[in-house]
Amino acid sequence: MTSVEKRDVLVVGAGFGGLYSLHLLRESGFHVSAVERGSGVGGTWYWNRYPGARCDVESLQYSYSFDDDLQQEWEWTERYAGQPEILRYAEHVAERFDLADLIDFDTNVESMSYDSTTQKWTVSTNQRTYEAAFVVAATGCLSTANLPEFPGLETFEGDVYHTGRWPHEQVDFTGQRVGIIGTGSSAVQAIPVIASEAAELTVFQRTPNYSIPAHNQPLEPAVQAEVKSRYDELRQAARAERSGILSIFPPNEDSAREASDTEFRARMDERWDYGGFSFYRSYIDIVVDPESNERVADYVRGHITAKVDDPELATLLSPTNTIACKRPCLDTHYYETFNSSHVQLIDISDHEIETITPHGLRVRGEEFTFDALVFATGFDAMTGSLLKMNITGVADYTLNEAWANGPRTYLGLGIPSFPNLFTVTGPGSPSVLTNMIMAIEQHVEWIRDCLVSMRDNGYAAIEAKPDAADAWVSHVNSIADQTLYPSCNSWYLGANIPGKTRVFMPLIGFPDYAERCEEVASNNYEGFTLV
Ligand code: N01
Repeated sequence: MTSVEKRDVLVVGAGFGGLYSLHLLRESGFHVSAVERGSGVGGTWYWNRYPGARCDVESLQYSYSFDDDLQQEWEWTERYAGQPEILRYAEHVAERFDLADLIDFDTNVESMSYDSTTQKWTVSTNQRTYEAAFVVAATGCLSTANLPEFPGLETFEGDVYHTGRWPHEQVDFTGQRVGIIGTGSSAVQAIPVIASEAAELTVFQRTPNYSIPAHNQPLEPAVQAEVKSRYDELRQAARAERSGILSIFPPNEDSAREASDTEFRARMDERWDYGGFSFYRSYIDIVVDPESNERVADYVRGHITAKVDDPELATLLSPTNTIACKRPCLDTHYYETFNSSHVQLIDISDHEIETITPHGLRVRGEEFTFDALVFATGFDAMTGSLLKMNITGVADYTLNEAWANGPRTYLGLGIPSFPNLFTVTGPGSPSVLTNMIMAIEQHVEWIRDCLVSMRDNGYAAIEAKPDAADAWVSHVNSIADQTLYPSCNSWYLGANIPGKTRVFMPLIGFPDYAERCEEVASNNYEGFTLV
């Protein structure tokens, strides 16, 4: 009989959430380890190695704050770190805090079930079985790649890539005819870089996206030193921001709709020239007031028209939907790339890809020939990785049954009928609408405090109450409904996956959320049942 590995806590995933969970829980005296399906740490930064992959949050902010020596000593080289640098950072953290020995790599959870009698989880993986009092699912929000079922895909004789599952070996597109499907954040980053190598690049666009220039650049040592000299103060200020991200521009209460033309132009130009997500903080009502939203959208369309030489192409690349209701993109020379004669855009807004063929693909009856196909078709966001684990809670109730009508969590941390299972940045928490590492730290610290409190008070099990979860899901959606976020087919709503129930999954507003989590803890874990 194969032996069962026993743990106090089993963490699933060794990305930034998993690494910090291991560190904090071991420090607090728990027997903890992690399983990770990859062969190394880094989570999203381990898998997303596509050309041009880079973080859209500035590196001095997209980093852990929990250890001052770590944040003082690590030197970032660019305003926005590229994937290789972020992966090195994750590896450095694992080494510095001696975490690698706690991680079982190449280990994929196949199923897990809760035994109400023993109050323990049994977790079956492709390698071994674990029994743990608690499971911390640090499985990431964008970690299950979405590869739509294109007919004929298996017949393609060239190379096939998905941005979210990029090979570890260097991919060289030199001299190749490459087709890329999708124009979301991943494609917007990859297209200029692939175009710089490929002989021909054809982009299949179903919906155009708004993209703001990143203006990435080497990080000036003086800028880095200045931030590091005030790190605590800056991190604290970031946590008070709705997105958990600090901007050099102070917050304002101004309406884009009410601004005079001169004022509006000057402010938008300043943000455009600075680059990055500060653009969306130019006016407070961009994601609330349709007129303000349209004014800002029109400003971006003006830039697209100015950047793209061919007016018809500029129109095709110009979105008409609400700006920022899909996750905004940042780019480096995205629109300009379409001025190159070897790059062409195929609008498929009215035509699904009919079939993949042995030598390319067919759409609108037209055949395109490629050496390589790149799918930049995104992720089954926020719930995909959790649902894939075949989780069974109390009374044989499965997570797939529990979430048939969309994810139902309390605080994005606990799920009724699934005791002793915590989700890090789970649906119903601010997660993807914030700086993920900051959101991860807040969640992992809350989970650690909860487990220490349970141990101190002799509790063995914690479970979210159904009515608390129902009220929480209504709260998340009522906040989203006061904004324009739910107005387009975004992955925030699950709208990118055929058949997935549309529910707005992330919670808007980090500070109120963090305060609520603290209140819940100090009210003896109000909304949870402790036994
Ligand atoms: O995925 P997406 P992504 N036929 O879902 C198209 C994060 N991220 O990987 O819009 C044809 O945004 C789809 O078309 P449509 C970030 O949070 C972060 O680019 O559904 N096309 C869309 O154009 C981001 O939002 C960073 O009409 C199909 C594209 O594929 C999230 O990851 C960098 C199709 C998918 O876009 C996901 O971004 C990159 C089909 N059947 C990503 N199915 C950094 O911060 C889908 N599409 C570093």
